[in-house]
Amino acid sequence: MPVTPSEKVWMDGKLVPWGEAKIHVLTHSLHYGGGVFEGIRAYETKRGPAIFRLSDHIARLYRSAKIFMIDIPFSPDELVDACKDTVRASGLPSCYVRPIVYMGYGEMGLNPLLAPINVAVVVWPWGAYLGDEGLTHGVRMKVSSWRRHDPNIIPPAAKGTGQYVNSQLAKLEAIKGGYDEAIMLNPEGFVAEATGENIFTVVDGSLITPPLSAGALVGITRDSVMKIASDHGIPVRESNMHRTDLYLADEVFVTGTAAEITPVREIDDRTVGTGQPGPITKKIQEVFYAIVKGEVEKYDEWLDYVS
Ligand code: PPE
Repeated sequence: MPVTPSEKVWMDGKLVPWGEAKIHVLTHSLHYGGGVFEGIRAYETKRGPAIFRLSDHIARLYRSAKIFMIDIPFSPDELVDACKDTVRASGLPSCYVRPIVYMGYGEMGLNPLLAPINVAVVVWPWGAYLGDEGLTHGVRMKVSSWRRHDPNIIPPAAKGTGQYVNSQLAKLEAIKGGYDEAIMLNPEGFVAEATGENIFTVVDGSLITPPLSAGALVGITRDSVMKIASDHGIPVRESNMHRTDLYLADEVFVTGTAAEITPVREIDDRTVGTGQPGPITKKIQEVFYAIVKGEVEKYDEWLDYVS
């Protein structure tokens, strides 16, 4: 998806013009993939842009950093403010927000402890991740021949930059095969997640999602959906699933900051349910979009208004 520049990028404590947010080719993370990041959305509300679950995202960034022993040279509150400042400076009513902590320029060789740690926050407008059509009518997915990495190879508990090469291999295979997105199984053969989304099924009126131990990222949209479902009397449980559980589910959808709540209409060329977004998927979408727009008071604590 082509990037639309915004006004300013927050780099190591300062807002700099978009075009000046440049780094050296010998940036350590570019070569070795060390670094952690977040994906957050700011939504348009009546009270101006509001960032969805900002402090939860920043907390996850610090947990990811802990796993890789990256000492972030700013406090969580400073990064919360950095995100708000960058969104405010953009003047955009809604946008995607990408904080990234990376190893910078000045050291080469694998020892990450020697490299300087840099932090940036970039915002830009980002529409429907899997397409407007996908958001409304559902996407077509394929179980990938690429497995999600084992937790003792690359920890799925962290949102590390380099681990997305695994997702990219799966995405390539899916796109080249004519599908919208890939589903990844873990080394044991259970469903883990999609390349950049968590996955849910609906069976007999209950929501089911793979446990984190299956190799799913601790998704903030996943958590939001689980809370929304419980609050609306929809039973939710975590359970390991085989790919056939996906084929036979009444409804399937994927969740993520970028993908939001995207229905799945086909998996491995089998129609899911009726082939149309089902009633529970639609209900969750409806409540989710009302919440992010600031229309549901009960969930107002999930919104961080930038002004
Ligand atoms: N699993 C993976 C592997 C993942 O990357 C994401 C987010 C999720 C699940 C959902 O997590 P959450 O956003 O907290 O609900 N993927 C981000 C990356 C998108 C990109 O292509 O870049 C995102 O949605 O922002």
